[in-house]
Amino acid sequence: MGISCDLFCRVVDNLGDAGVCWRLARQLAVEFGWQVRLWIDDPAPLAALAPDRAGVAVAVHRWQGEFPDVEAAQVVIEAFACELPPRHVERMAAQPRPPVWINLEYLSAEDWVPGCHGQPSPHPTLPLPKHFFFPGFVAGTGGLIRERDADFGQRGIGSALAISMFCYDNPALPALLDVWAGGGEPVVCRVTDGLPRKQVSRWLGTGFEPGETARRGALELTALPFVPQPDYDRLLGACDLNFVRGEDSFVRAQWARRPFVWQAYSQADGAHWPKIDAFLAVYSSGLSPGRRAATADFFRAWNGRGDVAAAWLAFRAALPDLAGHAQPWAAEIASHGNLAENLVRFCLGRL
Ligand code: TRH
Repeated sequence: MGISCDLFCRVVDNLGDAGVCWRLARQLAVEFGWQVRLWIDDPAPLAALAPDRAGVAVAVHRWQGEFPDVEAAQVVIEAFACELPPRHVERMAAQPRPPVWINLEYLSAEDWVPGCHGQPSPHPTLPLPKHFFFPGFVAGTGGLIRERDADFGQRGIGSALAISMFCYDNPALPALLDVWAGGGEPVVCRVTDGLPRKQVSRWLGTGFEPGETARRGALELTALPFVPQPDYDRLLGACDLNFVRGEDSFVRAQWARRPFVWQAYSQADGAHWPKIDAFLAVYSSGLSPGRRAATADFFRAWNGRGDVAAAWLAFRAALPDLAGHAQPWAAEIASHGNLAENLVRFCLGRL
């Protein structure tokens, strides 16, 4: 019997909570033989990301209302500080061998992360520490999720600049579409479902349903349906440039070894800006000063600080170098081990 593991996920908003938890649950089951129960309060995003879960030994349970009286697993993972049912925590503490309790944190490249990764936090009343487990890009963090069978496919055929677009509501998007439409280079943009598709529809001034294609000047736009995670991965591998957001798509774009632009999950107090700058610092340190500046300017403009249209020209010119950089960068982040294997090692050492 493999290690038993309860993974708790609350869907705060968007897709990333379910996306990250599903990838981790699946990898623990498939690659490490763990017996995983995924407790999720809203199964709708999971159904969209992973409609076909046949053959994967993860038991998905709806986590709503009174939590059932079940024996705690050997490893309990609380994703993104989602707060476990208090009665279950008491149960965990009362077991003859209390579980290893992990709080899986959000991804950040900030330099305080290695110092906090793996640290225990004592429970106020129970003898049961919770350990902070931080994903990350550098040594001393938990690494990034990457499955053995991850498949990013290959670049599609065609000479136009192939772009995938996945973003939040982004005030910079219309200006960028204007630049692409009015430029001399053919651009094919695959627009993901949800917020991106709706924004593009507003820019077009017409309906833009999944499967439809629209043309404006040099720009061809295709509205995609929402696709399962493995298909989204292959979309990233098929494009020359991927616009990604949040956490999971941001990581996948790096494994796809293609240039990308990241829109961070915006926080009211601007707390995402240190994250953007910290990421740019680690990611672009291997680039020439000119390419580094072009990348930073464009990322910052895409996140609301700067003029995206003005920043595009230098960023476009940097794309061949960024494509060359993608390979060594992926090798560098892989050198810290993947998150599931690091997590397994961490837990086995404490069981
Ligand atoms: O949806 P997100 O914005 O999720 C966010 C982030 O995780 C953020 O850090 C967190 O605070 C917030 O949620 C609550 O972006 P993310 O993380 O890229 O997750 C998107 C998921 O959706 C990812 O697993 C890829 C998947 N996806 C598909 O499977 N098919 C698709 O067609 C598309 C567009 C996405």
